[in-house]
Amino acid sequence: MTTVPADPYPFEFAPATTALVIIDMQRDFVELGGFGETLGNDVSLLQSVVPPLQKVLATARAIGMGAIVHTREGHVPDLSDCPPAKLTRGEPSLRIGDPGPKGRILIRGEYGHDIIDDLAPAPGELVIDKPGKGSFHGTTFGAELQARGITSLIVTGVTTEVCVHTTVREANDRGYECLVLSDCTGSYFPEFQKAGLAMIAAQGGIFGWVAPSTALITALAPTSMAPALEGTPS
Ligand code: TIU
Repeated sequence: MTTVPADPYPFEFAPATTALVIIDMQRDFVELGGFGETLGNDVSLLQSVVPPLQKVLATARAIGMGAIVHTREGHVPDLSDCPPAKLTRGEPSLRIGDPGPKGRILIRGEYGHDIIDDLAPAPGELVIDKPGKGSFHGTTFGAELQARGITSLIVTGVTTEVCVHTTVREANDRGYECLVLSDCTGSYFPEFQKAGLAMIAAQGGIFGWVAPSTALITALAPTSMAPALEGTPS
C-alpha cells in the first residue's frame, strides 16, 4: 500500500487498483471562447491547474497506475442527450450547440470540446464522454473501472464544485475511495474552490480525502524514479 499525507487523515491505496481521473480539462472550460466563458466566467482562473496536473499525469504514467481516465463533458450533435433543463439554463452568451470560436459549444467532435494539448490522452488511456456533470451518469465509466478492478480514485480537473464534486459524490456512493488533489482541481470562484475542498474532507472525510499533488508525487515517485520524470514541465 502507498500512503499519502492527506486531510482529514492519511490516504492509503494500491496504485495497481487506483485510477487517476482527470475531469473535463477541455478547451471549452479552460480556454477563451468556450462554454466556461459563455457562462460569464474568467477562464484564466483554471489555468494554474495545468502544470501540477501535467506532473501528476507523468507520474501516473511512469509508475503504471491501474488506469488513467480522461473525461469530457459534452453532447451529441443533435443534442438528444441534453435535457432542456440543461440546454435552457441561465442566460449564457452562447448556448450548448451554438457555433462559437472553437466550434459548436460543448458538442462532441468539435475542437473546443476536446482536451487541451498540454494534457492530451495517450494511447491506451480511457476517454469517457459524459452528458452530465458526474462521470458515472450516462457513461461506461463505472463498468470500465470495474473491469479493471479499480477501487480507489485520484480525482483532478475542473470545476471543483461542479463536475469534480458530482463525480466524487457519485463515486463515494458506489464505494470508491477518492483522493482529490487540491492544486490539480480548479474553480472559476476562489471561494468555491476553498469551500468545495473543505466539504470533501470535513466530517471525517465524508466524501473523501484532500491533499496537494506534491504529497502524492512524493509518495509515488521515490528519488530513484526521477529520471523517468525528467523533461516534464516544472
Ligand atoms: N460551469 C462549471 O463550473 N462547470 C461545468 O459546467 N462543468 C464542469 O465542471 N466540468
